Amino acid sequence: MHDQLLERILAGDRRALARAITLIENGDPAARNLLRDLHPHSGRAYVVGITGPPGAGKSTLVDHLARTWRERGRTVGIVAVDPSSPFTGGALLGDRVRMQSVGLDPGVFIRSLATRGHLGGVSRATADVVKAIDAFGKDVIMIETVGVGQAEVEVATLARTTVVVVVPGMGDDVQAIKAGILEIGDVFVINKADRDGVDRTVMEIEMMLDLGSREGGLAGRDGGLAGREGWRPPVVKTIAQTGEGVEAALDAAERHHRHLKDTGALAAKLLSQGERELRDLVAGFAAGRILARAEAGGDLSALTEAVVARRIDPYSAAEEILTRFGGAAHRAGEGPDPADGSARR
Ligand SMILES: Nc1nc2c(ncn2[C@@H]2O[C@H](COP(=O)(O)OP(=O)(O)OP(=O)(O)O)[C@@H](O)[C@H]2O)c(=O)[nH]1
Ligand SMILES: [Mg+2]
Repeated sequence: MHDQLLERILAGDRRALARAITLIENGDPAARNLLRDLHPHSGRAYVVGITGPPGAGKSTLVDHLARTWRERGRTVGIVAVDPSSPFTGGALLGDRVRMQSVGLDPGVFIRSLATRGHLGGVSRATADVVKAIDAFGKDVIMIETVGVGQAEVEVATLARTTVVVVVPGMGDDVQAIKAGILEIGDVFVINKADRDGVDRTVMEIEMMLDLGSREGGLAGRDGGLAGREGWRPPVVKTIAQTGEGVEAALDAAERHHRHLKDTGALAAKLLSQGERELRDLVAGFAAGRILARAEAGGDLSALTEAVVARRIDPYSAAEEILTRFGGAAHRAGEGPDPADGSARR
């Protein structure tokens, strides 16, 4: 059944792709084999992250960007990550409505992704869904995420270009969020440029970018965020509702992609993103296995009780669990449990 699904996806069957995404979203065990076989067919799409505060106009912008890319002969995938928070409960319906203009185009594949309760969180599910759409053959894949907390940073670890959308009149808010957004934005879009205060906001962002580059704060330092070298993020004004400025925003994103390719930064970025993904997976798997063993033997609950009763501190208890259950020697039938001390000095 999985072979058939794979073949159908690679042959461009949209229903097969939708089915695969549902498997991924549900954390279905069948998804992992499918992803293994999709992997060699992926890695070709231009993945663009679109992030920003709730209601900034991200979906409206994405709709226009998609249309513009279509006019230029590119096929498009859109993943709208719904953080499933009570504050954005209407996001899913809203996205559908606002992306109507490209919704019927077979050259555009749109999927809203509910991530509530997904193992490994937003980034894991999103990464896998993007991979499926990539293998399916879309030229450009946009990931829309609401920039709250970690989500905005996580999207930058998946995207080649990260577009940060802000709106005029955020004032002190811009200051407050600058630490997060300045480092990840490759292109800044000031949307709702029909509103008052747009030039002031442009100026504020430009000033922060100046400051950031002087402090060396824009040099890629976090895994997956490398590749800023020599790139000054452009600040573009748009009115997503009318489409004004959207072409300029698209051109800015493509210029960034060109820059990454020309300087060799793309290869470095993909490597550091790949390493981060691998590290996250290993950390997740390792923790899962160690904890499962600790739980099965009752050690986890015993140590938890000891921590709560103040007989041991949590750091030492964690070390204890790692010592008892983290070693290779603990694998079935491979000698004594190092925790009994016999294998150690
Ligand atoms: N005045 C004005 N309104 C806009 C503009 N772009 C979008 N809007 C409106 O802003 C509202 C929010 O737009 P969305 O595209 O849903 O914003 P979003 O960032 O995707 O929202 P969430 O996904 O819920 O975070 C809608 O009512 C849009 O019509 C613009 O350029 N100017
Ligand atoms: Mg939206």
